[in-house]
Parts: sequence; C-alpha cells; structure tokens
Amino acid sequence: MSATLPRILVPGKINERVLQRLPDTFEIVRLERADPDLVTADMIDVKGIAVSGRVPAGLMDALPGLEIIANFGVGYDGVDVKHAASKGIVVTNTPDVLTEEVADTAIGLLINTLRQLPQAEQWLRQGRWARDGAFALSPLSLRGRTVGLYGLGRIGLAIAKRLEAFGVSVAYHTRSPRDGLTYAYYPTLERLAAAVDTLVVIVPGTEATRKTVNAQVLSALGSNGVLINVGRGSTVDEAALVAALQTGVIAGAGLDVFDNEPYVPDALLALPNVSLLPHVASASVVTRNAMADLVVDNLRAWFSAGKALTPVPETPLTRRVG
Ligand code: A2R
Repeated sequence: MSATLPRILVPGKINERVLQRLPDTFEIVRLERADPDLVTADMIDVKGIAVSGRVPAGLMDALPGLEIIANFGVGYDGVDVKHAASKGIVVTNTPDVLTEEVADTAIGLLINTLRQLPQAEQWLRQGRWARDGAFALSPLSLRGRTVGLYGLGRIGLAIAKRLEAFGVSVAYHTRSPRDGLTYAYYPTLERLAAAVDTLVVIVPGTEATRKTVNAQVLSALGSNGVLINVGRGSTVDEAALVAALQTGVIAGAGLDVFDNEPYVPDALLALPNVSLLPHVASASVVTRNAMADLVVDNLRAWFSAGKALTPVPETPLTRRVG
C-alpha cells in the first residue's frame, strides 16, 4: 500500500462494503473503539474517520491532521459536531439514500403495533391456531386514525405520503411549518399530541429534542394513543413511556430506537402492548450498501475535489485541494 494515500481511521465496526471500497483510494487504520486512549503515535497523520457510532471530542483532539468525519447514517448525534465545527473538521452523513427504506419500516412498525401481527405470527408458529383457535382480535386498528408526525423532513415527508395512501389524516409539528403542504401544522408538540391519536417520532436526536416526548405529551396523546419512534431513543422519556403504557395513559407503542442501545429496559420487554425492533429501519442490504457508498464517496470527494457531497449543516466546509 502506497504511503501517499490519505489514511482513514475506522473506529469500531462498520458496514463491510465501506471496508471493501476504502482501500481503492485510502489506507485504512483500524481502532477497536472510538477511544482517544487507543490512539498511537503512528496514527498522527490520519486525515479522516469513517464511523458508524460515536466520535467524541477527545478522539478528534488526538488526531491533529483530522479533516473529515464521514458518518454512516443520516443521524449524527454520536459525533460531537459542535467540537468538529470549532476545529474546522467537516462532518458528513448519509441522507436521502435511506429515506424510503426508513419510511417503509415506519409503516410496517405502525401496522405491527396496531394489528399485533408479530404476536399473531407467534401464535401460528407455536401451533396455537390449530390447538386453541383463532388469534384474538386486535383492539387497535389504523382505520380512522389521525397521525401526527413529530418531524417532517426527508423521512417524515416520505412517511406522510405513505399515510395519505392509507386514507388516514396527517398533521405535524416541526420548528417551522413547511411550505406547500396541506397537512395541519401545530406549533408545539403537546398541541399536536392532543390533536391526534398516533404520534410518529422522526426528528434528529439533539439537545433540543431530548426527552421531549414526555409525560405531558403522552397524556395529551390519550388512552387510544399510539407512539411510534423511528428517530432516536433520546427523544422519548423512556421511564415516562413505560409508566404511560403500564397505566393505560396511552394504548401502545412501536419502537425501533432506544435510549441506551442495544439495551432495552426489562419493563418495556415485559409489556404486551408494544412492538420492538432492534434499530433496523434502514437495515436492508441494498440500503446499507447505498449508505456505505455515500460514506466512501464523501471521503473521495473531499480529498479529490475539496468538497464533501453531503456535509451536515453545522459544517458546510470546503478543503483547499493540493
Ligand atoms: O424543526 P425544523 O423545521 O427544522 O424541522 C425538522 C425537524 N426538527 C424538529 N422539529 C421540532 N423540534 C425540533 N427541535 C426539531 N429539530 C428538527 O426534524 C425536520 O422536519 C426534521 C428533520 O428532517 P431532516 O433533517 O430532513 O432529517 P431526516 O433525513 O428526515 O432524518 C430524521 C432523523 C435522523 O436525524 C435520524 O435520527 C433518524 O431520522 O434516522
């Protein structure tokens, strides 16, 4: 491997296709995890990071030549982007290429939660259909529901379009209303929750969204209410959610994301009125390959043309080429 290739650090695990494609134009340096204490003197000339997970400020500080962090995923809450911006390090993510897949999964999770399809399949697989008869009717249905989207960006809009086809009404809350849409806009999350019976969370995990789906919001959603989260676990107050599900404050929840992944609270696992997925919204081979390609293409564009393809808004930086 030529010593002139830019060196890219890969802390922890990442999609295999990233590791396959990087060596065409880069030298890969592996690190067991994103821990600055593991950085050794020979990594001093590392210029980029490709990551699926965390990049703390300390790791950036330990790599004085670092120019770019290419994050695998549209959400980049694991990367200390404020610190990156303060050091002139560009951060990229993988928007758009996963939008439709995540929206598909959101609809699947919504219907699974309402109609208890995973439980019905277990009934069949366990031989109970033949032994005990028909699976119980689902208390909940998508019919007649009003769905509120907390977040109406790329993915939120793709979910909204699907919901229109299902014949349910759609409303939303974001910080500012989107032009050219007929969906009802609510300036606060609590007012949206009060106006709908189904709340789909698809905002980024930021300080501003942290634990915003709290006891008041769940109470406003009401006893027929269903919460679906395909954004980030940090957005929901998990303790308040468990209490609301246990006491009938809301009727059910479908969760693809959790506060402390991959650990899911026992209290959630014990509940009958939830549908739980291990953060798989974008997890098909085709979509994860597209995300992997965008990680590598961002790094290539940065070092060849001086401009990343999909920098996050906090770091709209360019590189002096040469
Ligand atoms: O607030 P706005 O007008 O910037 O709308 C954005 C909304 N949003 C928020 N809404 C209410 N309160 C907040 N503090 C807040 N922060 C952001 O979330 C916009 O409608 C949406 C984000 O849309 P995009 O940036 O297009 O992201 P995308 O591709 O839809 O993905 C959303 C998230 C990712 O960050 C991952 O965490 C997850 O889905 O996969």
